[in-house]
Amino acid sequence: MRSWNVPALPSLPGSAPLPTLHDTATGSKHVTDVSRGGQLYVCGITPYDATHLGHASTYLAFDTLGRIWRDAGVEVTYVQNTTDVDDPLLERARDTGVDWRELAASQTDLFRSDMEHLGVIPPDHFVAVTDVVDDVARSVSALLESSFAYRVDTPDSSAGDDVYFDVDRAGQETLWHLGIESRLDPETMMRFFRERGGDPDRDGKRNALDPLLWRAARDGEPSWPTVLGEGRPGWHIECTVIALEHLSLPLSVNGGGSDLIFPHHEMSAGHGTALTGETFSSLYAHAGMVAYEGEKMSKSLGNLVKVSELVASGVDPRAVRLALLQHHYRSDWEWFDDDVTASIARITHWVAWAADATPGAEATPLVAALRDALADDLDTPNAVAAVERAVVEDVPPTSVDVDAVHALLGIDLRA
Ligand code: 5CA
Ligand code: ZN
Repeated sequence: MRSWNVPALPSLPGSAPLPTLHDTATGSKHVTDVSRGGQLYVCGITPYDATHLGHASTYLAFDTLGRIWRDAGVEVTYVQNTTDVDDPLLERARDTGVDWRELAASQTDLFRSDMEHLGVIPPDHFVAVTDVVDDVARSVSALLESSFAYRVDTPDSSAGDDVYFDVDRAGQETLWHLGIESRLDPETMMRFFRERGGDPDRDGKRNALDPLLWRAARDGEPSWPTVLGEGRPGWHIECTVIALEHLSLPLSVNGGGSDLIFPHHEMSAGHGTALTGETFSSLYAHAGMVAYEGEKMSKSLGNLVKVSELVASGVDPRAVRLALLQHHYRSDWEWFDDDVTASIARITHWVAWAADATPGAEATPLVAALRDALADDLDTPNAVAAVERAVVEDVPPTSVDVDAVHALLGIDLRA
């Protein structure tokens, strides 16, 4: 599906280091594996409400990764999904009397315009789940044939049975096992599985943690005719199938917010390995959760600060971007309404500083400082501090400094 417009991206002189990133699966920092280019899959939105600052913050983290990879000469292939058919979206559509397709389309549009306002480099492949239902069904059939999936009696569907992934069998017969990515203990896995869309109490499952791969059609729910009969995809398999379609394994980075560590990324990885025999991703990166009014900002709680509303109220989107970049992507943090006021003032100072730039052709100490900070696990607070120091100390900028703030932090001080 259509993504959004590519922002201007100046190229910088000199050489940039390859970034290291914290890997959830090992708990330590590694240099990202870009031997086959930057193969980046980041989980996209479930489009039933506008982009809030939590989503924006997560996408800015991976946008930063894409920017420093490109600066280091890496060819990047970036893939992102939208979960445009799923229970919470269908519920919201029902509750508000809006057709689910219209709800998804309108919120995806708003997401595109939010990302464009924030200067986020779009994915090369932006894929709606409703466009890959057949591919998912074929992959689930393959998992049934290889006995990594099984059917569970589904009396409330006249279209066949639901299909589940057999975590124990995959754990015994493939390179994947439960815990390989999340490193969680069984109790925590169970708690997250229940809280995050799993159904541990479903009768007929082999392991309570087996996730749904395919949901047979129910009355009043959207469904598609496929090799498995009428139905729709389970959640984790959508990301596996979309990643396999456009990227080569192992991915360089599989990313998203930390609420996706378990079960989502663990199970997506399991499905991928069961389908291909290969390791799914060489690194799993997760952004911290943004809170507002004391709780995780979430569509289900409704405590949202929306990018679109800030922009509509006249806030410079560069100030929103800067306010988000001031937090380290891995930390959990809380948004306060004042944050953006401070960033607006900061952008004004930075713009005035940049206006005096003299032509330059060489990488400067500031460019080196930005590259070093960002290559060290995307340390955007340190990078922002380096620019702030140059502005406060009135270090005369060159055009390369201004380009570097644009290319690496995504903030165009000439606009
Ligand atoms: N469609 C699925 C992924 S396949 C999904 O999680 N959608 S979402 O709309 O709920 O979230 C989109 C992205 O934003 C995910 O990477 C999620 O981890 C991240 N996210 C959600 N809430 C927050 C938050 N409060 N702070 C930071 N990131 C968040
Ligand atoms: Zn996903």
